Amino acid sequence: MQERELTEESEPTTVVVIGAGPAGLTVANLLRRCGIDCIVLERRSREYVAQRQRAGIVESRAVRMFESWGLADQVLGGPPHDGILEFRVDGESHLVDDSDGSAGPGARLCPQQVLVQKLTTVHLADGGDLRYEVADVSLHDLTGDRPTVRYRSTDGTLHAITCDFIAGCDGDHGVTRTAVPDGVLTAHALDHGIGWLTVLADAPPPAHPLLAISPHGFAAHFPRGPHSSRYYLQCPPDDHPDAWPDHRVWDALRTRLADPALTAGPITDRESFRLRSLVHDPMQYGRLFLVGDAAHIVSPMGGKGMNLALYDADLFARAVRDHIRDHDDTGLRSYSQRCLRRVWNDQEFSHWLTRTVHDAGDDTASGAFLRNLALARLDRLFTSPTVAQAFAELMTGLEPPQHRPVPTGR
Ligand code: RFL
Repeated sequence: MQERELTEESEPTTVVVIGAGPAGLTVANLLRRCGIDCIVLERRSREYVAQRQRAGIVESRAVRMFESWGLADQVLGGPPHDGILEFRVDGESHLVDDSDGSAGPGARLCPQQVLVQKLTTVHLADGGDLRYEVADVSLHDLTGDRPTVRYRSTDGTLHAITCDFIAGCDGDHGVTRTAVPDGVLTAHALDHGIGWLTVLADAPPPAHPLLAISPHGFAAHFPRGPHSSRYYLQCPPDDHPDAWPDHRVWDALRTRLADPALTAGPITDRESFRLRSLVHDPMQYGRLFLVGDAAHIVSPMGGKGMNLALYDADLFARAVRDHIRDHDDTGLRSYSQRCLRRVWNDQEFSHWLTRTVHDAGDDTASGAFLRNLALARLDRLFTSPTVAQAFAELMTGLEPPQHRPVPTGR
């Protein structure tokens, strides 16, 4: 396609949001609620973004966040999560209550693509400006008063937008983080040395989200709709999905879930990946704020990745609102620090659960000592109400009640 030069003046707006995944669309919807202008730039088509299937549960904290913005009924689909999680250890079932008993709505079984579709519909109905299939996005003057974002539209025209802030919501492989000069951000990364095969199938969902631990390797079965399921199977870190034809997937699931009668169904998606965790610190550079996967990746155990993206989006939108409405920059200044506190809390939870469910089944890779430690942790979870309450608190994502001051002893 022939390149067309930029001829017009730069277009002004308040916030440019780069990426129309859960983070970007949430930022855009919340800003819109405050009457703040924004333009969303997405490199893929609307259809592509709307079909991308990943997360399945919107945690209680995020449900209440959408409710506080008056958006919960419009953007959340799917039934409420009944608060029960099943651990199946060597075929023996243990039900754990992962709701914390607090008043207010709990988690929702809302697949990521449903949330994205609804956020898109609501934003467009609100008059939002969403631009798909943009190319060559580049960021300029991030530390000046009015940064600029340039991009090319599908007809080859170059565009420039000047703004007050940029929300980098373009995931782990986006461009916004790469616009930050070398040496500003520190990347803290962990490769867990574990591979997972994940498949989506048109097969009945489990009664409760299910984590299965056995010497055959970890497996999980999660609901993704009334007639569909996501399954996970631990595998060697570099296994290719082609090594897992349908019959091998179903055989392994039946063995590891200790359910010989597990109903199979057509597999609609199959991918393998290494479990990894990553945090970029700080999550801000000048007027660029990183939101969601652009700033951090959490291993899927514990279901925190998308929920953290929603947390960041909420803090960022509130910070911009306070800046514009009240000339209060506290939220902008503390954005990175407040996000990172929750990020590390969720990383720790996810790491704890990842290690526990893998080590507990395996005495070859991790050794019998670590296996027994992991089984002891599970035993404590199944028998101690205090430990179960702490687990529920981490699953819901809700802030714990304020601690009473510790007596000084004087
Ligand atoms: P996304 O969803 O990656 O969206 C980023 C968007 O930015 C666009 N983009 C660009 N746009 C313009 N210009 C560019 N140069 C661009 N580069 C990229 C992309 O096209 C895309 O539309 O990031 P976001 O919004 O931060 O959302 C994060 C979540 O998607 C992610 O954390 C979760 O999917 C992680 N995750 C899970 N999270 C949970 O909370 N619970 C789960 O059960 C759960 N399961 C999962 C998961 C991730 C998985 N993958 C990716 C391994 C299961 C899987 C299999």
